[in-house]
This record gives sequence, C-alpha cells and structure tokens, in this order.
Amino acid sequence: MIYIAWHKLCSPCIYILWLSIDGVIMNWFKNIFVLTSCFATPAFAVLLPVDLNNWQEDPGVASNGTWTVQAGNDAVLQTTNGNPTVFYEDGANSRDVTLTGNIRVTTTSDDDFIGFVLGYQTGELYSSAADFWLIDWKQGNQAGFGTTGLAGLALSHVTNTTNLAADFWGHTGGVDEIARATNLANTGWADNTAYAFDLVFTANLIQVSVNGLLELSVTAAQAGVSEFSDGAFGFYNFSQSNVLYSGVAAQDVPFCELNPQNPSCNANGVPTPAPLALLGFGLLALGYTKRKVR
Ligand SMILES: [Ca+2]
Ligand SMILES: [Ca+2]
Repeated sequence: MIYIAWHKLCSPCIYILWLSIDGVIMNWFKNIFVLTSCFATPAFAVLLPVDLNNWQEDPGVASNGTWTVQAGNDAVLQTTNGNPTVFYEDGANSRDVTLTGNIRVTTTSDDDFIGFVLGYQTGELYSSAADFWLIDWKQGNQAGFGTTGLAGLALSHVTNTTNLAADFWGHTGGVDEIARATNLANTGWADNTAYAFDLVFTANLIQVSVNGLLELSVTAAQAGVSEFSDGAFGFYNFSQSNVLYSGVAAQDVPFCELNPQNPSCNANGVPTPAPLALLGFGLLALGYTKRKVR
C-alpha cells in the first residue's frame, strides 16, 4: 500500500512529506531524516555576516586605495580618489556563494567607478596574466586616459591589467566588456544613495541584482569561457572616494539553483522531499565546510 504522512521535524526545520511504498518506516531511517533535514536547512538558507577584517587591499597596489573597516566589521569605507583598487579576502574561493549588502557613495564629489570583482586572486590588479570578472558602475560619462568612461553598470572579463588606468576607464585592451545591465546600462549611481546589491557567482553563472532587480545574468558560455574560474569576491573603486559597503553578508547558492536537473529539484527549483534526495541533501550539509567568506 502507499503510505503518506507529514512529520514536523525540529522547530527550525520544515515539514517533510514522507512516502513509503510498503507503509513501513524504520526508526533509523527516520532519525537520519530528522538529523539531515535539521542540518540542511541552515547550511543553505542562512545569511552569514562577512567579517571584513579578514579582507585586505591587494598589497601590490596598496597605495591606490584607503579601505577602513567600520564598527561591526561588516562594512568598509574607501576614501581615496585614485587608481583602480580592490579589497578582497586573500585565498578565498567564493564560487557557489551569493554576496549581498548595500553600496553608497557618501559624497556629492566626483562621478567615477564603484563596484565589485569576482574570481580574484592576489596580484591580478597588476598582472599580464590576470583572470577575473569586473562589475563596475560609473556615475557620469567622461573622457580620460585617451578613451571614454561610460555611465552605467557593466560586466567585463579582465585578463591583462598592465595598462591599468586606461583599460579600466574605457573597458579597452585587457578589460573586455561582456554585457551591460538591463535597466542601468547607461544610468549612473546617485550621490548619497544606498543601493542593495546581490551577487551570484557559480562556475556557470554570474548574476547581479540592484535593489532587487536582476541587472546582469551571464552564463560562462555567453561570456566565452568554459567556466568562471574560482577566486574571491572583492570590492572595486577607481577614481572615486567615499564609497561605503555595508551590511555585507554571504550565503550558499541554493542547491537547486546549482543542480536544476537533480531529481530532487522540481520545476520551481524547490527541493522535492523525496527520501533519497533528502538524504543526499542532508549528508551534503553535514559535510559542509564553511568557506573563507565570513
Ligand atoms: Ca582569478
Ligand atoms: Ca575621480
């Protein structure tokens, strides 16, 4: 006979639909379900504050920026109007993680670049063999360095940073622009205005949302690579001072977003509570090792 029962697990956990083709549920199997489900839920759902004391400015170009971690350690203020500068966690591998927070320019002075990097390793800001992804957002159009910096939000693949200022300014040379944002393609950021950001970074996908609107969604194939190489999340400024990143937090990309074809994931991307899928989900969580994004 077909036996169907709902069981409430522990308080932070969800209800699980239990199916058994013979009506017999062994106690050991039940206990595994309870344990794995309770561990699985926070590992994939909880947003953890990032301790920015573990981040640094790239030491090779440390004079380019002035990054000061703020009280609470989940915010940082960059105060130098200078060459490109990146603030990141050395050695971090941030693929399969989402990074969220707020970004705000706290001055009416200037109109230059703010943003993020993905897949960053130490030294890539001054390397002929760089390989990272740049999400930059300029307030206003401006000629400079023999080229023109355009207002708006864009994703670029950076592979050579030896012509640092000019290439970053105009998205030329070693800075290859891949895509511009859906709504903010030519729209600059506003002074003294906080924007909520949400970055998704996987081997096959980069997504950027601003104030809850999806602005960039680019697959590895669309970007012309076999996969997005792993590396750290970082913050990026160029020729813009007084940029505040706050409320910075991270969490794992949900299992079903990474594995949409997995039998445990239905068409809506919600885990189907099939026993074997739950078992795998829970064991994955039990083996979860916290990444260096903190
Ligand atoms: Ca890299
Ligand atoms: Ca400037």
